[in-house]
Amino acid sequence: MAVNENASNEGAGSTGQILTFPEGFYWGSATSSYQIEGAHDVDGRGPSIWDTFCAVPGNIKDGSNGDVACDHYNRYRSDVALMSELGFDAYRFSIAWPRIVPEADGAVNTKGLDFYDKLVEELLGAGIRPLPTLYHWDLPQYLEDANGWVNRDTAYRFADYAEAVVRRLGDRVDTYTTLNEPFVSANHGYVTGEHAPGRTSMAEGFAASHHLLLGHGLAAERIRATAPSSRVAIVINFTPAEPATDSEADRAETERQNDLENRWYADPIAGLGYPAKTAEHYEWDYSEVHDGDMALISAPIDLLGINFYTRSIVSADNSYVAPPDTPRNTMGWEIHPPSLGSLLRELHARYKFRSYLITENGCPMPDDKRDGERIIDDDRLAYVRDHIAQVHAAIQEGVPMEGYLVWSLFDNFEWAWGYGPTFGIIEVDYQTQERIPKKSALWFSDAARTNSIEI
Ligand code: IFM
Repeated sequence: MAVNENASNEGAGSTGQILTFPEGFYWGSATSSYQIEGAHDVDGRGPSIWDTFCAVPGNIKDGSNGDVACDHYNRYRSDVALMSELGFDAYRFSIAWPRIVPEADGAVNTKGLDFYDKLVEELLGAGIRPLPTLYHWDLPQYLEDANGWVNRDTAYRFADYAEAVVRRLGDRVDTYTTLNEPFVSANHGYVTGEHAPGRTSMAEGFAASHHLLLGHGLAAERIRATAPSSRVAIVINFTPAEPATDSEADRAETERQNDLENRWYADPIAGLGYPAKTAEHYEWDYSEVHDGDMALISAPIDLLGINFYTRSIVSADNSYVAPPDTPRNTMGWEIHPPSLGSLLRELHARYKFRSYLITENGCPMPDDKRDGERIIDDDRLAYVRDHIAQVHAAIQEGVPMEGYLVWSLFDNFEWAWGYGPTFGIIEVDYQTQERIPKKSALWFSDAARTNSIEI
């Protein structure tokens, strides 16, 4: 389907003002392996915790899994061609650990590496910057059988796997991201059980959180040693919490939530250690932290990747979640762009990292309006535009933002929600695997080409 149509902003409520971004600012999209690749049992891929989790009735809302997903494993060439046609500068994807080290013996599977090598070559050939993430939640099942991220040894296995990837891809990749959203890995995977491996223990959550960060530190060391000219990043999700009222109880709970969700990973990376008051509140005794760990974890990163979707409003008794008339996406998350602007300013004031990149931002919307075949998603367009405007404002105030990646390139497998929520700027017909850019993709394409947006 043609991608060179006019993608006016009008239906999304525009003022006509143009915001131009600094030269070198880049635009692109993000995905992850289990959510789009499919090909779950080919070329030697071993099972991951998500294969196991999806097989348990009740874990995934629509009973689906990532066996086929967007079949990107077989369609990566045409997918890259589509990104190129849309004028995108960068593509963030993740590498499936169970393709690279499929079995407990640790042997590296060349065919797994071949796939990502070909993907990187295809991207470079199209002038698109490859931005791989080494861990976006698909832990090999054999490691979960050995106690997953609760086991310190998993961090060392992660570093070995990272080194195998970097040996093959080398400095063709300018930035390697170690982990995606360690908070979600530890919290949803080990505390609430909403995600694989589906465990429900606060103590295991704390152990997992530390071993994830240790894995980051160990992998960062190997990346630097193996591809010295590549940069190292970590991607953290931030959901800024605000108190529902000014009461002491609400403010205390809000602080705890900000510590657990927003500072638990960024503080140690920046050398500030774990948030002590909150660790004490939950009676975490730091027993997993060995001598030297915090120094490894806080070795300077080159870039902080920021995933932002929404804010949260917190009350001590959990009675208040946001004004009832607030705009929300189809997963119920409040839409509140100013929170991104304040987050960016606060992060830079607190941490002073070298550079920042929006590694995910986007929303699932009803997608129920069409013009011919094309989804007219003015609501998604407005969400993306209004958040990008916040990035622009932060740059004006001195925050070194280097780019913006929309989540997601495609509609895809949204974890425990299955295929219900549609985050894509490109629709995927799962029967035919046809890709149809939504109106928001055409608008985003204009933004990428002109390095500017009309608000
Ligand atoms: O789909 C996820 C992604 O895998 C990680 N960040 C949030 C997205 C939307 O929930």
